[in-house]
Amino acid sequence: MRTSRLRLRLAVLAAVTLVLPLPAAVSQAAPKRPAPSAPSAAPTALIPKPVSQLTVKGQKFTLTSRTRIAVLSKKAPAVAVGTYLSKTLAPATGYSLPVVKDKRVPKNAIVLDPNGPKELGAEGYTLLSGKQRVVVKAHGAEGLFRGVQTLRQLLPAAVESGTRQSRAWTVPPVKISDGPRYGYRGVMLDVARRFFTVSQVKRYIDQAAAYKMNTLHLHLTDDQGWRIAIDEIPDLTKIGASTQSGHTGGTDWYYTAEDYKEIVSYAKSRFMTVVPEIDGPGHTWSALASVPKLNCDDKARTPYTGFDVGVSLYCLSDAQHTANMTDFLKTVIKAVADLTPGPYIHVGGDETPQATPEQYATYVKAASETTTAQKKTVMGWHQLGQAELPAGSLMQYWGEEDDRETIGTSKESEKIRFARDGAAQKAKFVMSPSDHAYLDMKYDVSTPYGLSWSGYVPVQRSYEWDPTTATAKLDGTGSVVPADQIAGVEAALWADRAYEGSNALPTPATRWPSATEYAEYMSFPRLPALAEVGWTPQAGRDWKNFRQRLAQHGPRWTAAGIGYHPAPGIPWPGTVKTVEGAHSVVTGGKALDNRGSTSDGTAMVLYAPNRGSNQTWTFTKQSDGTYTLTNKTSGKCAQASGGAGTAIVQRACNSEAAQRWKVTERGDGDYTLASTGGLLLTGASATNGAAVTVQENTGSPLQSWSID
Ligand code: TNX
Repeated sequence: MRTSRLRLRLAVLAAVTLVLPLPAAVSQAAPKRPAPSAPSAAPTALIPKPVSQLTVKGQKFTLTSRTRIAVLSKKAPAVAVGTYLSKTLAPATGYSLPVVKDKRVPKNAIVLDPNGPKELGAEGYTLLSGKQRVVVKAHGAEGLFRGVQTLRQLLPAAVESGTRQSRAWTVPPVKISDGPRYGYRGVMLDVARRFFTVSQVKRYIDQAAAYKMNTLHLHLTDDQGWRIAIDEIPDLTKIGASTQSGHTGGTDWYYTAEDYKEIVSYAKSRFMTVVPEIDGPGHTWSALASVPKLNCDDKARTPYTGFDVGVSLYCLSDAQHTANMTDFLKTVIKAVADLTPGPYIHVGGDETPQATPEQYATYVKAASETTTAQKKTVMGWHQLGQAELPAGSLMQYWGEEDDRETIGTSKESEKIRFARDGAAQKAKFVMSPSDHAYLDMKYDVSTPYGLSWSGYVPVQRSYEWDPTTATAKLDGTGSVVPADQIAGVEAALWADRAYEGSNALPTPATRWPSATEYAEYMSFPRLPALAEVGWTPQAGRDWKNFRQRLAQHGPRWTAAGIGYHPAPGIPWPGTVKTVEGAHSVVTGGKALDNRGSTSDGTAMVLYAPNRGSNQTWTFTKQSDGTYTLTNKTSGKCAQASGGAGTAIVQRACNSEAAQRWKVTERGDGDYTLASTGGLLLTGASATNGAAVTVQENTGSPLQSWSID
């Protein structure tokens, strides 16, 4: 329903603003080196990419000390967006940018008009810029706020600076009409494993809102900590909040009701809804440490600071303790619901290995009845699907590609079965596939923090997926969750391993970055990738185009002081690329891999990128301008074993013709690698284990390689 209504809305929106479909070259960001035939590069690099963007004739708009922000409404929420914009632009520009509400719009103005047609929907907007003004039009304040984020990105990167920069502040002439693919676009912070202070949470809210995310999911409770004060049960914070993963002795590692309200209202000012999560029946050690009667022996547990999951469970094995748990949930959920204006309470439900199906169902019944009694909608991890759910519940799916492989086989995975059960109950779904949307997964083998149980998640992987096939077979058919039951997307920043050297357990010498440092390193640049997955129509998304735009955001983050990870594979401005040296070589999102073999004659394959030594190739320039490629694991060279169609093998390096590769830039950031006779290095398919051969130039995307 949601999707079709949206589509209709966007169709109407396009008609209303008379925006024509764009030739690709116009809508795309500036290529690093424009192809000779391309028109002058469009100067924008918007993320998420708008539904429609035209470069229009006319002159650029210049923001000056005389610019006014004209809000065409006296309504407080719209005026607040004007004030927000003024405050956001003030530090870098040094201009006061007064907000005016008169009907007469001053000469040089940013006009915020919330009286746009209803067809724009709550979040849609149009933006038109020219010499005299920039006009953002929406149907209400929320759409204005989304449009204002676009406007920020149309200004130079230095506008994100916290200190005054002296330079010209211009907006190119553009015409944009835009609206989201999905209504739910979330980020999750695991404040239980690693506590984020109120100001750290606010900083993350601003960062997510800049990419049009509209939901903040706070994972408030887990084994390692309870982070929300509940008046009736002070021990939950006195005892339950004294720990984090790897830490003890906290006295203020929780949010008071006032703190939580402050977060909620700050999020609201950025048009983000807070979803509080009270996890259960597993992930409850901090509650079991604080409330004795939740344990079968009525004895409180010692608080937990470890790194495991699946270690705890409410006592659900007799009527008395089940009643204790139900009372506990009633108190907690009522308190949290009272502080939460948003529609959802997330009741967890993940990883409860010791619970019998009956015990699990008992928990879900208690949690959902309590939530419903507070007039809130139940949200939970996809495991909830196995139990009976109230109508309209929202499941959060976190399965991965391995699960998709099992669909329709006799060994269908539990995740798929639970998703199927939830879908059959007409639940809606938020997609957080762990191998794309889990921000705690390492980018590659060199990432200092996080985990890799769902594989490495390089930026390309966080970008290249489609929510409508997250529960489909690998060929994209047979989706377990129908498209019209998909509410959106969420990026989840777990924090079990928010320390350096996370491949091992921490020692007293381990460095623990601040929660902000961890969050920014893991979220940037992947959060913007996931924001675009949730916002931009699938047909408008393309990795090569995205990575060019993404690169232009590096300077914005630098100006804003965001400690991002300058991930390989993105043409960050100012980084001079040399082919000479060690690289990974990637096509179709898979890397050239020697299978970790040291033997002569092993055939190369494609595999998920990890930047390990098996995927590291040293390019050495030869006197004729070609390169040899030496594998770091084997010290052997990549060699074409024969003519067209033959495999690439590794052999002791000898610099002979079959080991020489001519490396040519394609103009889109990628390269071709040609062997003797011009045969091109070619992947057989973008799947793990696919063969790599030399072939005639067919124009196949699997002959286009990034050298990162
Ligand atoms: C699984 S997936 C969890 C979390 C961990 C995370 C670490 C899910 C709902 N639960 O408890 O923090 O993996 O990656």
